[in-house]
Amino acid sequence: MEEAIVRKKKIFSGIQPSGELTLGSYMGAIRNWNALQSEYDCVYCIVDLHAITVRQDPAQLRRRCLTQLAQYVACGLDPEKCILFIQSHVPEHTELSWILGCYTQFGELSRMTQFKQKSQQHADNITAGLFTYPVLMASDILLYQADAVPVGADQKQHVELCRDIAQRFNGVYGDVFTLPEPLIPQVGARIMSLSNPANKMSKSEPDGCVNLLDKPEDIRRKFKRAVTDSETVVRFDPESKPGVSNLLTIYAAATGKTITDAETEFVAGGYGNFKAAVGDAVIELFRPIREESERLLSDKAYLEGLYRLGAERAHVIAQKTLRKVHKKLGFLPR
Ligand code: ATP
Ligand code: LTN
Repeated sequence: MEEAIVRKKKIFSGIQPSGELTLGSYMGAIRNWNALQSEYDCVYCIVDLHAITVRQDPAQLRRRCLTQLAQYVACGLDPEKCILFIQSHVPEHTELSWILGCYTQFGELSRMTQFKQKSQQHADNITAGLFTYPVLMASDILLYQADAVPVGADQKQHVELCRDIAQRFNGVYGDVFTLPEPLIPQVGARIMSLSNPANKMSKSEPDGCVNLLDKPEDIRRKFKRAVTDSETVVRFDPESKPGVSNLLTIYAAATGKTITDAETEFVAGGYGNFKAAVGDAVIELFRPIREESERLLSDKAYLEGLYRLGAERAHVIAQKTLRKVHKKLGFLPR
């Protein structure tokens, strides 16, 4: 009997080293990255080229890249199972980005929600890089022929644009790129800020944001202060009770319980107990990650070895795709 050759699905994702990893990036992305690594070919990146679309302090950027790598490993990403690397170490990302920029419309980029938000936040520094950010992201994904991209809900629009660019390119040159799908978690796709539950929890807005490396007492304090509402009922209703619903989501995602079970658990006892329990669940979730990150960060040589190896492995794949693209475009071989 003929044996079917089943191609392992490919996964790509990345996070900017523009701040601390947060509860949002953990729930929206990293948790899924972890779950996927045993079954698929996964490539996970620290996207430092994306981070410089807004001003970064060089020493801080260096430190954050290394800390982020330590946190990736501490979160359970296994360098034996997946490729972990730093974006600027693989030059094909910027090379493909130029090419794909020539297959992306100005109008498409103008419609990107993240661009509109970031250009408001950084009104004095709206650079071409900030505008073409999604093209570089498309290059990241397409270089590795990713089938799926595990991200939080806010990145869906960028993955869809990547798909459109790939489809357009394939339409002209034949089957060059795999069309990727966004992979968005059912619970925790959009964790909201604890101080303002109308906004996404985000590392660029430290207020209301819980970081992976926060000390237990800081996490406890942040949850104690979390904004709720003037009722006393713990009920999931994102429209009229955004703060409480966000806390229920965090509790469910941190403990693996359903939101309905969580509602039942806190039916009596008031908001004080509820907030403390959510804080405790997050403290316990992050405790081993923080301890392991600290341990790994004391071994710089290990981390350097890890990102070097990651870049070598990523480069082999990226080079193959870029060669194919050059050939299709009609560039003479070197
Ligand atoms: P910034 O607001 O400074 O741009 P960020 O905190 O949104 O940064 P990113 O590096 O943009 O973090 O996101 C990393 C990954 O985590 C992405 O896949 C993103 O969708 C996801 N993510 C970020 N914040 C949240 C959140 N609040 N809820 C769920 N997922 C999130
Ligand atoms: N734009 C993403 C980070 C990012 C990314 C990627 C995510 C850059 N390149 C490729 C998935 C795949 C963000 O989280 N802000």
